[in-house]
Amino acid sequence: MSTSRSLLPLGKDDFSVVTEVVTHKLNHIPIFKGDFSSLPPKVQRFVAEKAELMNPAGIYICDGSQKEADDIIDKLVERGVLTPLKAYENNYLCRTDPRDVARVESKTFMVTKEKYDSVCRVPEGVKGIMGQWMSEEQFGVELDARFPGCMNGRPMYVIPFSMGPIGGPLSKIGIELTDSSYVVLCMRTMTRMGTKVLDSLGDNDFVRCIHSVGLPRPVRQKVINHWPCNPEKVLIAHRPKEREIWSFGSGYGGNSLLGKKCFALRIACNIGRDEGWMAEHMLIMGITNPEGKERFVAAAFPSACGKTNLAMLEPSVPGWKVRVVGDDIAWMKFNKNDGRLYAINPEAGFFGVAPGTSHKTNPMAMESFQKNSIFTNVAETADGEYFWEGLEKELKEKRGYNDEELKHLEITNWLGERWHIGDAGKSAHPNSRFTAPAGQCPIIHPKWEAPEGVPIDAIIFGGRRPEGVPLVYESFSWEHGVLIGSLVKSEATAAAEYTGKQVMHDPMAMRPFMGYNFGRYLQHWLDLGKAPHKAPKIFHVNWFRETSDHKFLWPGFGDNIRVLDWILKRVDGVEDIAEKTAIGFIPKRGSVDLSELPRINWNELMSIPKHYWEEDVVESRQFLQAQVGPDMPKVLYDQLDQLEKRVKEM
Ligand code: GTP
Ligand code: SPV
Ligand code: MN
Repeated sequence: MSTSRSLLPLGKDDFSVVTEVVTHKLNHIPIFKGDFSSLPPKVQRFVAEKAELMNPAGIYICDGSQKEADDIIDKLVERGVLTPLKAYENNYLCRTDPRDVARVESKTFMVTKEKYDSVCRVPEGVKGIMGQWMSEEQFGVELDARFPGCMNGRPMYVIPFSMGPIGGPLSKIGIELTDSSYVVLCMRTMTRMGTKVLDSLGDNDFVRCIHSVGLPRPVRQKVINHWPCNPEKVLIAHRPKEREIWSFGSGYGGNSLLGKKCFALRIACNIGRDEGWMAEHMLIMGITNPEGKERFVAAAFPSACGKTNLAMLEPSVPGWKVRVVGDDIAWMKFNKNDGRLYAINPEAGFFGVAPGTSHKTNPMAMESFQKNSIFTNVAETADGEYFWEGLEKELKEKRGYNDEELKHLEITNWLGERWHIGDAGKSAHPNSRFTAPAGQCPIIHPKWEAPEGVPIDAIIFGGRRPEGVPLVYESFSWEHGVLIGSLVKSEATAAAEYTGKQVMHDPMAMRPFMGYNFGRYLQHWLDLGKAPHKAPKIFHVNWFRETSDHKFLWPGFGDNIRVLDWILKRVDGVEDIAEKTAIGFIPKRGSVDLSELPRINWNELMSIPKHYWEEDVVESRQFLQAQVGPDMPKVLYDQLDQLEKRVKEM
C-alpha cells in the first residue's frame, strides 16, 4: 500500500490545523500571483498539499481577468508556443508534440475500492470496454511514480472554475492545478474561470483536479514544438468517491482540460447518480418551427460524429430557426414541479473539430471563432489564416484563384512543414480543434446560461453507420429508447487513439466517458424515466449511411432540419406520419420534407434489411452479455427479446 501524502483523507472540517500546516508548507514555495490567504481554507489546504507533492517553482492563482490572459498569451507568443494568426483579432495557433493529439482511452481509469462500482462484471477472459478500473493500491503506486516533484521548475496554476453558470442550482465548482499555461487559457474559454467562482463555494465541496504535463525541469528529453508532455507515462485517473481527478503526461483536450470529460462526464455522472440527475455526452439545441413554436432537444453522438454541427445547424428549409445551448455535454434533471427534464450546458466554450468545418457546413461555428480563439494542430496560410481539410473551396473563392493557383498557395501544415493543396497527407490533424467562447456564436440561445436550464422534449442518439441503419427511427417507449442508446455504434474517428474504419460500440456515446458500472448507469436511466417524470421521446438518427460505392446517401448538415421537423411533429403527437417497423417508427414516405433535394434515394436511405438486423440483434446480445453481463437491467433484455422477435417476423 502506498503511503503517498496525496492519498491522505480529505477531512472537510479539520480547519484548525490548516493555517499552521499551510504556512509551513508554503514557506519554501513562493506565490507568483494572487492572494493565497484569501482562498477558502479548504482550498488553501488542497493547494498546499499538492504543491508540497509536486514541488512547483511557485504558485499562480488565476483571477480569470483579461489582463491575466493577455499576459499569458504574450509569454506564450514570445516562447513560440502560440503563433498569432494575423488575419484575425486575438486568434492563435498552437502546435502540439505530434505524439499528443487526442484523448487516450487506454490510459484512463476509475479508481474505487470496489471494482464493480467502476466496471461491469464481465465474463472471465473478456476485456471490458465500458471504462477501466484501477485499485486504490495500484493507483498509489502509479501516482508515486509520476507526481512527486513533477512540477519542478514550472509554475503551478490554480484555476478555480464553475461548470454551469456561477451559483446556479445545477452548477458545480472545481479547482484545477496545472503546470500548463495553455490549459489555463483554454479553461478560461471552456469554463467560468477565476477567483470570483470561489465566492459561491460556501459550504459546498469542490472537485479536485490535478494536472501535470509530466516533464519537470531540468528536462532531459527533447521538447518538441515547445509542447512538454510525457506520452509514455500518460495516466488519467479518477477517484469518483473523493471527487478527484489526476491527469499526467498529456496537454491535449479532454486529457488536460479537466472540467470537460473528466469532471463534467466521468465524475459528474457519479454525482448525478447520487443526487438523481444525469451527465451526458449530448448537445442541447432550441428549434423554432415556421409557426414560431420552440422546442429543445438533446442529442448524444460519439466523438466527432456531428454534435457541434447539429447544435449550430443553419436550416436549409426556410422559416426554421436553430439556436445552440451546448455542443458537447448536458447536465439534466427532472423538475419536481412540472416533471419535465431540464438541461444545462456546463461548459462556456466550444472545443470543436476543425476539419470539415466551413461556411458551407457550419457557418455559425465559423462566426464563433473569428476572434479570441485558439486553434490546435490546424494548418496556416502564408497570410496568417487558419486552414484545414474542407476550406479549399472557400479559400479559392476568397482569393479568386483558379485550380492551378490554388495548388501553389503556401501552407504550413500542422507539423510545421511546407505543404500545398493536393500534396500527400493532411494539412491539419484530423482531430485538430478550435477553442472558442460560446458567447461569440451568433445563434447562441438567449437562455444558454439560464441557471435552471431548458426543458428537453426529445433525446436523439446517433452514430456513423455506413450500412443497415435508416436515417431516423423512433423508439416505442422510454425503455426501448434506453436499449437503443445502449446499442449505439459508430465508425472510429480521430478523437481517440483508434484508427481505421471499424464500427465500434459506443453505448450512449459514453464509452470513453463512463464513470461507474454501466449496468447501474442504465438502471439509473430507467429509474429516472418513470412517472411522475415526463420522459422525453427517444429517437435514433444516422446521417452517415452510404451507397455501395461509399457515397453518403444523405446530404446532412443544414438538411438535417428536415429530420428534426419530423421528430418534432412526432413529439407534438402527429400520428399519420409514422409507420411501424420492427426497429421502431419510421417516417411514412412523403412525411419528411425533401423539397429542393432532387437526388435522395429514399428507399435505400430508409431500408431496414432483414439479414442485417438479424445479425445485428445477435451481435447486440453477445455484446451486452459480454460487456454488461449480470449488471444489465432485466427490462432491457426483455426489450431485446421483443426486438429480436419483431425482426424475425419482418
Ligand atoms: P466531439 O467534439 O468530438 O464530441 O465531436 P462532435 O460530435 O461535436 O462532431 P462534429 O460536429 O465536430 O463533427 C465531426 C465531423 O463530422 C466533422 O468533420 C463534420 O464535418 C462531420 N459532420 C458533422 N455533421 C455531419 C453531417 O450531417 N453529415 C456528414 N456527412 N458529416 C457531418
Ligand atoms: C470528444 O472527444 O468527445 C471531445 C474532444 O469532445 S475531448 O475534449 O478531447 O474529449
Ligand atoms: Mn465530445
